[in-house]
Amino acid sequence: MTRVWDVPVHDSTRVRDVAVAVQDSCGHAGFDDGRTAAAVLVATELSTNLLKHAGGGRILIDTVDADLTSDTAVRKPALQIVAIDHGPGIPDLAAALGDGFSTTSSLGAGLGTCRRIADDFDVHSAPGRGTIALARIRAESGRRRQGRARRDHAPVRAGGVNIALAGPHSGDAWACVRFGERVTLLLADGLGHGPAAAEASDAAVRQLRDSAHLPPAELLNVLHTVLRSTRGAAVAVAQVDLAEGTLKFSGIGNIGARFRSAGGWQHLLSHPGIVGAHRPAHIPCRRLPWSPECLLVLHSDGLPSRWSLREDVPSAELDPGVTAAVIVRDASSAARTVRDDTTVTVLSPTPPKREP
Ligand SMILES: [Mn+2]
Repeated sequence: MTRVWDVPVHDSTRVRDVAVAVQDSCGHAGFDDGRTAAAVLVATELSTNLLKHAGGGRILIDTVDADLTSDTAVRKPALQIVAIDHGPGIPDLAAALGDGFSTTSSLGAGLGTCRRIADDFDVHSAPGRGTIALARIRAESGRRRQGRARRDHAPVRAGGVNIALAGPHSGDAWACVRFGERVTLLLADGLGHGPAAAEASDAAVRQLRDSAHLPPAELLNVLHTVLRSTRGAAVAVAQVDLAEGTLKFSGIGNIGARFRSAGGWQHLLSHPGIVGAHRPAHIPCRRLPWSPECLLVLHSDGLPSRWSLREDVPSAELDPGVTAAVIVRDASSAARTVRDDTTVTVLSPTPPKREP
């Protein structure tokens, strides 16, 4: 079942809590001692940074399933660590990420180390709004994998953050799976929250790996049968067909979906119902052109529906997981009580390779 952690880091005792949560996650994901140590090191650097330079923040820990570099039935989960703060921001990000910077005590120290160790690493920092740093560590290190077979270029990438109302189980679950030219992003929000909700959403995500060849409406039909033994879920499916250059979208229940293209943002509507309980007689499928400037956001109802993504956030270049964290951070307010699990997932074209 989906296990996620959301650790507030406001004093040094919490750095240890973060390390313990990472160790636990690595254990569940089957990481060996070396990869676990790497994940703990990255998490410790990120949480120490929060205390030293941002006046505290929070660390989200999750196991994500969105490796699109090859189409394989084998699940390659990664441990994802996201640090979110509302601090002053890092004035010179390029310098902070460079080697050698970590020997100073300046803002952002330690980020160079994280970038070196993690398989994926990205940062967004805005003066006065804060910093989001994201690291993913895989069970098998990138270097070892590259030695065996050249890493394929994935033309699209997916990322997300999942924040449980009451951990460690989130009632939301998501995954993105590639099958040949089809890349399918699925987000499921199990009815209610807690372990029984997690059971329903996890069943949907597990089925995705066996059914990633199906178009969205057919996949929802299969899920309806699979989820009958659970309490049911709201599920949205977005599928990019790389050969056709299209995006197909179908949803049942309350999952928010927004699509950005050159023409601006548009909402993609889901059909009312609950997958596993009430299946509509006909599941509509929306079809849109998919091009390099597109961005797709799916989110559960823990996120207020009136969120916006600031135009100065470079979402075309950022890791989609960072974009998802920016959306959550900017939609959150101290005045609003969160009543449900909150997941935001982002699907975006991979930008042309930039070598540092
Ligand atoms: Mn929910």
